[in-house]
Amino acid sequence: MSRVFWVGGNWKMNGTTAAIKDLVASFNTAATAPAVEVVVGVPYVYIPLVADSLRKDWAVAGENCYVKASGAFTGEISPEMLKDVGAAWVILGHSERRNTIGESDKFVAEKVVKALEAGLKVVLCVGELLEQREAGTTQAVVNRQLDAVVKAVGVADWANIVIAYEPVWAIGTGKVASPEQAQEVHAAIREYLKGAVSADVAANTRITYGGSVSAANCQELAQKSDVDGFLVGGASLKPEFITIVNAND
Ligand code: G2H
Repeated sequence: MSRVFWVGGNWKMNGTTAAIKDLVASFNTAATAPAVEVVVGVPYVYIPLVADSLRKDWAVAGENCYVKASGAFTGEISPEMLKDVGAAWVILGHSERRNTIGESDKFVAEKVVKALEAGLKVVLCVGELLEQREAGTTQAVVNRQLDAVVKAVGVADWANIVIAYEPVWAIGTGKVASPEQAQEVHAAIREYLKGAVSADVAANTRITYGGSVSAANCQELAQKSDVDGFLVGGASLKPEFITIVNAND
């Protein structure tokens, strides 16, 4: 088993052409660890700019997509379009889409299938709300979110999926999960994959952590055996992102 450390940025709905050009220029000259896969999640409209200018050892992700290749779906973007403008990945099931936009487990799962069929790799986000953690249902919630995807995707194609465990109470709040809290859920997700998909998929799937990851907390989190990387929001818009990329070095 060898899981390559994976670090994703998620810029969310942030950036301007000028700010993104500066950020990309700072990333392009930064020294990074050899054994890390880096993906940057970019708002749709800036994907061509970033795909053209970003260092070639990093990849670009869309932050969402729709479930059709084309057609009368005003305002939507297809996985095929993301690929066409230079994205290799797409982030799906982020809690801001599940909870703010109202995407269901089933819809997220359908998106995962369509994105994979279009040849994109998928960052699949799962995670519980604060009240669900307090009610002791964290694992039930995460398993339910995963169940929908397993049912839709089946046992194939997991090599093209990275899971991001993002407890909603830790997102953008500065309240990072402790390394022990993250490890506990990541180990349970691996155990879930073993039963629901296969031992191979469980051993090989990268399970990353997201939620207020910063230069200050990334190294401790990275030391946990089932933490295979990070999905980073706020800190991915700053030069500090490089410290997180190198957290496992
Ligand atoms: C969680 C994370 C990135 P932040 O949403 O997906 O954002 O690091 O700002 O908490």
